[in-house]
Amino acid sequence: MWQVIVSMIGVLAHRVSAHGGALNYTVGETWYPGYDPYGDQTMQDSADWMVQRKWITNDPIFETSNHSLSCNTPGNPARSYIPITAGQNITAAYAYWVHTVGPMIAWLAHCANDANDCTTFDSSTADWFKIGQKGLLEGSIETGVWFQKAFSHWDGSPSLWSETIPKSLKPGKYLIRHEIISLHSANKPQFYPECAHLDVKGSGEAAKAPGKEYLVKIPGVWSMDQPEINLDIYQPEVSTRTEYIIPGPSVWTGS
Ligand SMILES: [Cu+2]
Repeated sequence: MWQVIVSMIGVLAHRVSAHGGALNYTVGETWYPGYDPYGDQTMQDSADWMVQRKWITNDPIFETSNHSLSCNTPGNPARSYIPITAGQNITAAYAYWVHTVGPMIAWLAHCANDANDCTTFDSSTADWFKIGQKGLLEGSIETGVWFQKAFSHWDGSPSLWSETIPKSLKPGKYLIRHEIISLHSANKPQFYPECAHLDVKGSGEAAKAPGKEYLVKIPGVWSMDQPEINLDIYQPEVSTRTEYIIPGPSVWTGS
């Protein structure tokens, strides 16, 4: 539990920079601390309990082609895994999330090397699929309530984002990637991705990788040619719209 506290302190100390990310995870009642970008790197790099890939700044990524878009900067593999059974929820915990506009997407990718070993898997080769996403809940694009706004507590208590691992997912080792896309700067989207390692148990029979229509490379899935990514939310014809279609492939629910 002390690791959790350390992570939260790290964010308190640096929240002036006004960004953030997924700091910890919970499955059931168990907390799994992530990498504190402002904590002791030497300690965390050698930590056998680490389940989250390394990230060293909570600044956003601006370029849709940036190599770090897959698992942040530098994205080095962790040594451990979060155990989870297909059908269970995993919750990502954020603190002081300050942005309010834009979608949030949870992705999985099978660690598709010979040993099915995420600790040696290159995320740039991953075939990612969505398992859940949250968008505009009510109102209009500029002033309405997005999940990104609704989930944030603003007081330092953990802001929680839960998604379900599809029940029919075949057991194995997977990357999970939580991505917040913030759209408050006109035509300058901000991407906040973090990755963790999952050891999925269960009796699922569905393919390790869902059908091709669900799979994307990251970077690759986003581009400045997409009107949902490259937009000015303050332009009247955009700001007043009450529908925002989250771009990318459909969510794979496993059925
Ligand atoms: Cu920010």
